[in-house]
Amino acid sequence: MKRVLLVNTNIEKLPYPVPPLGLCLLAAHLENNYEVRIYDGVFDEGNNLTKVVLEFKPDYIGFSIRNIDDIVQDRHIYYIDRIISDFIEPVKKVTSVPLILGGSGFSIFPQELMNLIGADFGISGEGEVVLSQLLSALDHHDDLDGIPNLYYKGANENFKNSVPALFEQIDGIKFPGIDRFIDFSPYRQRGAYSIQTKRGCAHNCIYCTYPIIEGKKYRLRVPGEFADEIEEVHHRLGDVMFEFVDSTFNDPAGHAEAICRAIIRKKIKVRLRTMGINPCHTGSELFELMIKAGFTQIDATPDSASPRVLKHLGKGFGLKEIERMAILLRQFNLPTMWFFLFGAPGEDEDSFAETIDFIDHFIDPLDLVYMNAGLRVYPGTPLYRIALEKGLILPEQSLLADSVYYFSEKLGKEKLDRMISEASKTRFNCIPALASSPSSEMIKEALELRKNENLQEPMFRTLLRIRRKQTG
Ligand code: B12
Ligand code: SF4
Repeated sequence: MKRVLLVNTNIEKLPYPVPPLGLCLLAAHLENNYEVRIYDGVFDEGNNLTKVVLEFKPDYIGFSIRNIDDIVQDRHIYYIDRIISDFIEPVKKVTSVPLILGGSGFSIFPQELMNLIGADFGISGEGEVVLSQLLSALDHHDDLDGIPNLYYKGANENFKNSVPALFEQIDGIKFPGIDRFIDFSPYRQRGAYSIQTKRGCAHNCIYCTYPIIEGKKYRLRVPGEFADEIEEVHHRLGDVMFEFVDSTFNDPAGHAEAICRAIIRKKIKVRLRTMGINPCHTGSELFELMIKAGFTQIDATPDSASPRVLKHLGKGFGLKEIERMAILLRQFNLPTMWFFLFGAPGEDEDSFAETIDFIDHFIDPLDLVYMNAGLRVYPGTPLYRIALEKGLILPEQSLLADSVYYFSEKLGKEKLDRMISEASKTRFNCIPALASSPSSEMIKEALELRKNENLQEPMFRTLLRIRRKQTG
């Protein structure tokens, strides 16, 4: 059997380390035909990678590129340089087998990353089916022409096959368990077990890359099979936090409810959390089912509470829906991290005040509010076209390392930063994005406090307690 090494190049540990779910799914898909191993770089940071390559002697090496930067403009974090210096270059020195790139970050900038990294192949979007097709074609020296989403080195430049993007039905994809391919133990304390109920997002929010990465069509998992997976992992690993990594949790309507019912039928006690609640499809029934199923916290990402800005952002919901959701969340006492994105097209002092007013009147002060400034412009998004039209970027400009952020003309960056800083001073639960990463001392203190006082609350509430104590 030929051997495939899959490399997780993500070394980010904030807000917590995330296990490489995508690579585990690829490994599961390939394992009948190849001997597959995953090198998980999160904690080893590339140190033992060449040793693994020399011992395992792979015929192919796949690198997953998840993060490009951390989307906080002033933090200036850019991951690609270290991916090249600590993962790609050392591997190139010890082997000449084909190197294949993929991952969500890669899928946003495929052509540029192919050129920069000098890999042999790249696959944008989901990888299970396409990677199998590529490896089989390479094994048999077949033509690569029919393989969708494939980038490869040509004589003088990189090519992309012109076959339409492939977004497979999710039914054919095996979800066998992350812990079958990597050591899950370092993720237990602060991390979570990532799990997917579907792929795709049908919405059109102007800045968002998710439809580019996952496609615009929803492809749903069968709720019973999804609940079987939760049950199996629960039996194998015991008490872990399951985190749903769908782009939006409760869209299309009814799927999240069906998922919760399937988990409830299992009669197991599990801890669940999710991001991406869409205010459109929220009601008492959803939250009741979520709590019964085991949800202990959620992320809510309305981005704004100004009806005008919501329209500009293309969110597809208005203030009424967000208010209804906030009221329900307080009724059901579901701890929530709220995310707001200031500076969108149309943002001005009035719209800023509308969002602050919503925070003051509707959000539980025990809940966390992230205040982000500026919208990262990504190729292929509606915001990219807006930025081009406004002359903020040029058609040939690279947005990979030199990220560009959109700030509404009426406020601009400096003024918006000042307004956010002012608003957060008097609201201890409101945190500007730049100050949102807790220090390692703070995390240590929080972990100790949780242990000593046997706190069952979400981590963000413990961190908020410490912040409140620190700021008096
Ligand atoms: C869920 C999520 C989170 C959750 C993660 C929770 C968890 N337990 O995993 C939270 C909220 C914590 C989070 C945090 C962050 N995230 Co995030 N996140 C996502 C999201 C929505 C889904 C990721 C996921 O799990 N997908 C499901 C799995 C199955 O897919 P996958 O891993 O991508 O793998 C598939 C393909 O990519 C491909 N593939 C993957 N690897 C390879 C390798 C090869 C060789 C091949 C061929 C194919 C291939 O095949 C796989 C199977 O189909 C994506 C957006 C998206 N829709 O992809 C953003 C995304 C990955 N996040 C992003 C970012 C920036 C971050 C943060 C840095 C933000 C911040 N400032 O905190 C942090 C970093 C966290 C960390 N430690 O790395 C960016 C990364 C790109 C960029 N702009 O840099 C994305 C793309 C969103 C965006 N804005 O564009 N995130
Ligand atoms: S922000 Fe959420 S709802 Fe909007 S396009 Fe992105 S994933 Fe979909």
